[in-house]
Amino acid sequence: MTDDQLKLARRYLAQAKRVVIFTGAGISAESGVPTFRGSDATWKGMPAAVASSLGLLEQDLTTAWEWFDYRRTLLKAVSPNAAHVAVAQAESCFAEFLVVTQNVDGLHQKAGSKHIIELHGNIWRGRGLRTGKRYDLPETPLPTLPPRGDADEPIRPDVVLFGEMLPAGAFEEAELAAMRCDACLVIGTSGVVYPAALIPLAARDAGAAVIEVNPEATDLTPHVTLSLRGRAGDIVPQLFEA
Ligand code: BJW
Repeated sequence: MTDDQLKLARRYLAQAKRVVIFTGAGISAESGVPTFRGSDATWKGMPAAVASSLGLLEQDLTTAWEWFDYRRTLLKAVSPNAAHVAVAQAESCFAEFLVVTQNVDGLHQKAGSKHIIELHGNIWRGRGLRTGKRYDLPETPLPTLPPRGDADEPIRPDVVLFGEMLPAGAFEEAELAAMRCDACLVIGTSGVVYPAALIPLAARDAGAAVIEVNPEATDLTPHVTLSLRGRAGDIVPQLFEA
């Protein structure tokens, strides 16, 4: 990132009244949370993509929960980093400010962000298999797997797996905000997962300045107004310093 790029990004944000922050796994990388792509990590011999699949959840809910509870245990120990904190602190400086995250880790909330849409759910919640009722599940590790809710209904993790619908209304609300915003800051996402990746594109199509923060080029790079190459924890606090 050059000084000129930083100045330009700051100018876009300083002129904006309505801001959408669109985040992916990369914003949590410096907190110690692994990203999804470019990793060949396995768990019990399974690639992470298999452990996080609808197939496993439908075939063997207990094993699926063991995977998610393992990740919950790792996540319990991590804290928001400078990028989450800078985003949370910036919220009060704009007339409208919305965080649209693909992350399930809850770190934006932990940092103090108030207006958040979680497109892919939240790992600290479960959903009843019979009723769809949401249950807060902060206890980690969970005492029994799978956890059970009212009338003993089995609970699944309240996260969105491939081939599943996003939470009702979440995408539509995020898309509306993107279409109304003046600036959209895209932090730490590869932009390969849909429909989430449509959010910055909706902002761009509606005329907003779209600023990407990522150490690498992504599928979204050709479509953004400005790309800032580097780590979220280094760049995001500088964007909001003024
Ligand atoms: C840093 C950094 C640092 C590193 N600082 N940056 C249109 C076309 C093609 C396919 C589809 C389409 N529409 C829908 C689909 C199908 C599918 C899809 O998108 N597939 C593509 C992969 C091809 N989408 C779905 O299935 C979605 N549902 C859906 O469409 O429903 C409608 C429907 C239903 C039924 C039938 C038909 C249609 C659901 C998607 C759910 C995604 N779920 C996951 C797992 C969550 C649970 C779990 O945690 O286990 O969500 S997958 C995973 O990817 C996770 C993430 O939220 C998501 C996005 O990944 P993200 O955040 O971008 O992470 P990475 O790792 O990819 O990138 C990290 C980035 O950070 C990199 O760029 C690094 O460089 C960067 N970075 N350090 C800043 N310090």
